[in-house]
Amino acid sequence: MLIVIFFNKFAILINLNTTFMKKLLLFMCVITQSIAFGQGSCATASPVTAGTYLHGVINGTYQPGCFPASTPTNPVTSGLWYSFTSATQTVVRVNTNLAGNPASGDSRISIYDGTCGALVCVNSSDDVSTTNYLTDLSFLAEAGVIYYIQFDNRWAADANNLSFEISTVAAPCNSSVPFNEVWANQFTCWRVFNTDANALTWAFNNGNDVNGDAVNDPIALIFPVAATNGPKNDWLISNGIALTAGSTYEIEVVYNGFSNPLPANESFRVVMLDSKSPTAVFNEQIGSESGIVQSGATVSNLLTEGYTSTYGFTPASSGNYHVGIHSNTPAAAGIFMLFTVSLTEILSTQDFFANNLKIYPNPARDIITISSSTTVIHSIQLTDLNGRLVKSYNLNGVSDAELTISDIQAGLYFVSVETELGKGVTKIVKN
Ligand SMILES: [Ca+2]
Ligand SMILES: [Ca+2]
Ligand SMILES: [Ca+2]
Repeated sequence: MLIVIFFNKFAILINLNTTFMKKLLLFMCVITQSIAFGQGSCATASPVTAGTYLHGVINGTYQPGCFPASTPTNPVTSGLWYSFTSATQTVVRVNTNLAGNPASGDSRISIYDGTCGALVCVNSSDDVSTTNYLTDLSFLAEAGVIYYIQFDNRWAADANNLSFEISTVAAPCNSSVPFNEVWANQFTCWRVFNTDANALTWAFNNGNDVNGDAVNDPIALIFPVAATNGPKNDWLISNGIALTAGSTYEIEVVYNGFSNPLPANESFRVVMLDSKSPTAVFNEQIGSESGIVQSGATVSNLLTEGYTSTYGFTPASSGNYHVGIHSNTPAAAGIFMLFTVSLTEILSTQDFFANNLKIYPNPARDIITISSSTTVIHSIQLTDLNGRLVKSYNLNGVSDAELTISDIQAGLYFVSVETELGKGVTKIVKN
């Protein structure tokens, strides 16, 4: 790969005269663009919004993290810094693949969040293709978070004086309950952390039919490190999902191992996090699995015969929580496939009653009516505060029921209603 790129770059050197003419044309074109002088360090990054900009010579401080630190064989001496912040969750595209840029243009871009002293790589990209060395990358900007955009000079003078366009589209991310990820937008709303820094990490795959309907299915998967069969340490972390303190949520994952070329023996953890980072301050493991072998004899039934596991989570405080899937297979692994991740609220019986049933009047003396517009009622039980059964009615799927309570003592009672959708419990006062 590197050799091919080297020779392509060499070929471009030969075309310098053409490039010089294109640069003259560029100079004429950029008069209508904003000239934004990116600043020399992360701490002094120039804020940018949607629009087209021209950056100058890359002569500030380079910070590694997305790309490696500078070495004699991989020299990168300088960076140029911009920042981007959005009030709402947005997909941001940073693109130098513009008609006005010279054919010799060769940008490389890193996107970070975190703090300037502890940057975390969000995304990075170098070339559009093996013949186009400009850059076109997108990342998900969470509301209110500062993202740092670094242009670097890995490709020397070809990286200088390029136009770049910032554009945004509303994020396709589901950030409320019920949450259901089937990878329709690939990893746009998630982030991959290759924590072990080896070559292999979570990847999106849409090249296989895993449920036998002759249509390929989107899958998040992670290959083993074939040369060493070493351990996996890789995170896939969702966007923030708004959860409420004290509510109980069920997180369901559907997954499988795949035994080509090695026997599958996969492991993973499910961790709830309060930021999109494996080292989030709030970090609670809600489940783990190990020894996952391939279920299903062929590729076309990996999903239909895959595993389903569910875990519960009850946050102590309200806020945005992220689902982290931590692939931590110890060694000699196969391929781990993650088909879906969903999060739903488990309603308490009181919530269920409030959402599905009405009871009136309450307090009541002689008759109470229980009705539902969302489900049908199968049975009703009245119990007193000591748990003793006072009345019991078997009903045949009715939408409302009248109960005579003139014959019971005044006081507080629990009413338990069994419906088609589940069970609701509430209290009534008999006068
Ligand atoms: Ca490039
Ligand atoms: Ca890895
Ligand atoms: Ca399919």
